[in-house]
Amino acid sequence: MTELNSGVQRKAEIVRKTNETDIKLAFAVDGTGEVKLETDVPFLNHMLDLFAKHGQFDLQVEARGDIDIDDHHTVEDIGICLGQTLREALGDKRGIKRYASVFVPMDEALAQVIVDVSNRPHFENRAEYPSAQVGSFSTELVHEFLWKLALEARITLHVIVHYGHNTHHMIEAVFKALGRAIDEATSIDPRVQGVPSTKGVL
Ligand SMILES: [Mn+2]
Repeated sequence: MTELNSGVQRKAEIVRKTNETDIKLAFAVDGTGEVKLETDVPFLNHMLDLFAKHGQFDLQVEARGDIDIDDHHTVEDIGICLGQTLREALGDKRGIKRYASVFVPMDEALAQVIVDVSNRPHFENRAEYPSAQVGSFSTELVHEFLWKLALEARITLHVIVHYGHNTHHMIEAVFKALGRAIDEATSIDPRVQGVPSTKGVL
């Protein structure tokens, strides 16, 4: 049985300060969608809110960054911190489902996110956004965020935006699907004995 995780909330915190950013982030896999998001990048706050609400995670982020240059370092470093806390929160990954594939529509847009909590960092991105900007946010930063999340969480992450017209909707669908996919892949399956790998370790 999965005695290890029963009743124990899987969560982690990080404080990370560099010359470019100053980030405090707390992440609970076993949450209820409670968020407190204070970053200098409003569009990212909006996306992290969707991610946490639809993944039923608790997420607190306080981030200051060199947005006088641009949003790049702040977005990238929040991805790094989220990835590191996800990895730490999952511990030895005993009893998890490991895989998930989730489609989420947002009006006319359809996104699919496929996750393997594999300890093998890999990111595939099949997404072409019609607009280079959503408000003041550069849509190329979605790739930066997701890639650093996958790298630091050591997960295999495939993101496909099948179609869409409105870039805001397309990115929203990605972050909702990301939340639901990580929620499902990290959920405890009572049939899973130990670590779900023929190697015996993840
Ligand atoms: Mn919106």
